[in-house]
Amino acid sequence: MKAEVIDVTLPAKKAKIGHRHPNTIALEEVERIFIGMGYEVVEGPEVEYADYNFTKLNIPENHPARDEQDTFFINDSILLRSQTSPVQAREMEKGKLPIRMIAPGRVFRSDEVDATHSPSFHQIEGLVIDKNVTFADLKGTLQEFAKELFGPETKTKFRPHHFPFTEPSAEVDVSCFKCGGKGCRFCKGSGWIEILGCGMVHPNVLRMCGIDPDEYTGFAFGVGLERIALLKYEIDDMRLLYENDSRFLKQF
Ligand code: 2NM
Repeated sequence: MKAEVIDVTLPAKKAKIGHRHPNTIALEEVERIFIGMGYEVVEGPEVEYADYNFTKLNIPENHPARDEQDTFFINDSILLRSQTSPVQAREMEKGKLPIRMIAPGRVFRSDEVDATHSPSFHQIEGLVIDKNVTFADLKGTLQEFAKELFGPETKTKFRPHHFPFTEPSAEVDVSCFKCGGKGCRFCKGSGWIEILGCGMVHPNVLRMCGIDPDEYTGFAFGVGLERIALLKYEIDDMRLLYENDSRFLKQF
């Protein structure tokens, strides 16, 4: 009886309370910015038709991205989506215009795991389709996005690039938010950090999704969610985001 006496004056065990994952914090931040600009958040299937993942996005039959080395195929016509643009293709096909949307979600590519790669990661892709949408609208939108995400002093640089689904296309760098562009360890001395890809939606994509490119134009962009989380919270290894060690997670 004596051994079983309970000391009711002892303090209670503290309940451990969970918190948002850094990916979720970054995602909700990006969603907040685009919802503020009038965008809708749309989700779609992670298992897709090759038709939506590739063909309707102007990615030809012989394109290297279609290789089994890069994409997880279920069979000849079904795969794990390698981007979230098939969600945009499905939205365009519905025929309700104009469109202002972002499509966040998990994507899959057959990559080896290292500090900056994972066979499953997350993307946020944006799409705007309306009459008279120009590259100036794209630049202004992404400039505002960069300022909201990395601070009001942030500058952007658009470098010409190639994507099959956009023409013209660009990659976007932001001025380093650590050193303001002078060059530091963080930006590897260049003063710039690459954050996204973008462009004007290719007329072939519009046509294949049932939109008349002579009447409507649009822009699209894609950012990696993990990349944003690693940069914003100064995490140096992507694998930390997937281990779910609470000693790591509770720092954010
Ligand atoms: C990117 C870069 C450039 C993109 C294109 C489309 C669609 F569906 F409209 F064709 N959605 N997203 C796009 C364009 C994605 O990611 C780096």
